Amino acid sequence: MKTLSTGASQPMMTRVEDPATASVDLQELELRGATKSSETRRAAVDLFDRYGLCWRRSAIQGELLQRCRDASEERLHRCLSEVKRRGKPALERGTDNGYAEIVARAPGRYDMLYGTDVAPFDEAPLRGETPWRPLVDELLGGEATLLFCGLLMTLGGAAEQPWHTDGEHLFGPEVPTLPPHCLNVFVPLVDITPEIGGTELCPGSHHLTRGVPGIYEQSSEHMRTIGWRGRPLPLEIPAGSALLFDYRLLHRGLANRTDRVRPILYFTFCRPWFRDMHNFPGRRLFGPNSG
Ligand SMILES: O=C(O)CCC(=O)C(=O)O
Repeated sequence: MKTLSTGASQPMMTRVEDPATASVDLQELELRGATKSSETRRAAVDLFDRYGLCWRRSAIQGELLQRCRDASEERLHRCLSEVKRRGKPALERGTDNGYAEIVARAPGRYDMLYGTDVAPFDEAPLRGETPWRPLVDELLGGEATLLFCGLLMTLGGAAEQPWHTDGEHLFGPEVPTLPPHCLNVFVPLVDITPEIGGTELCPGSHHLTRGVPGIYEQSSEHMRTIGWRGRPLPLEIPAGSALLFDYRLLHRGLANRTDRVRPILYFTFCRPWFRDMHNFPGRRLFGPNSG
C-alpha cells in the first residue's frame, strides 16, 4: 500500500486491492487530527472500510490512567476471591463457564464487566465527550449505543490466544460487507510492548469473515479458512491510546511474557438495534440472583 503525502494532518491512501493480502503499519492507521473534524472522521471511515481499524494516541492520560489500573486489579481480585469464597470451581475458558460479570477467554485471560459502571470507569473523560466518541458516531451512523464497558485482564505468563472475531456479519456471504454495526474501543492502561503482548489483528479480514460458522469461537484454523494471507499487525501503542476495531475483524491476544498483569479498558459500541448473543452468560457471580 502506498501513502501519498497531502501536506494535511492525515495521510491519504490508495485503495487496497485485495483484503486477503492487506499489509499496513500502525503509523498509517493513526488518526492525528482532532477527532471532531470532518476530515478525521472521514479518514476513520476510510480506514475502517479498508482495514477494519484505526487508532488515536493520548485519548486518556495522567492520574486517571493510574486510577484505572489500580481499580482494574482490585476488581479482578474481588471477582476471583468471590469465586473461591463461594466454593465454585476456578473459572474455565468459555462463556458458558463464566458469569455475567466475568468470563475467562483463555487460561490467564479474563474479560470483566464487574465494577466498570462506577468510578473511575464512569467518569466524564471516559464516558462524556471522549476523543473516540465522534469517530464511533461517524462509524455507526450517528446513533451509537454503549453495549459493554469492560476490562481485559491478561495475567503475566499467559500464552497467546487463538484467532477469533468478537461477532459475526449480519448476513451471509451473498451480501457484500456492510458498514460496521458494532465495534470495540480498546484503551490499554499500560504501554503495550512486545514483552507484555498486545492484541494482534488481521487488517482487512472483516471482508473475509462473512458467513463463516463459529468465526467468533477461538481457533488456529480461522486464518486459513478465510484465506487471509496478509501481515498480522501486533498492536504496540502507548498507554491511554484508543484503538477502534470492527467486531468482525480477526484478532487475538498475544502472550504476556512479563510478570505483570496487562489491563485493557474497552468500550463496545453498536447500532441501537444490535444485540450481542455470544459474549457473556446470564448467571451472576454477585447479588441475590447469583448462580
Ligand atoms: O487481550 C487482547 O488483546 C484481546 C483479547 C480478546 O480478543 C478476547 O479475549 O476476546
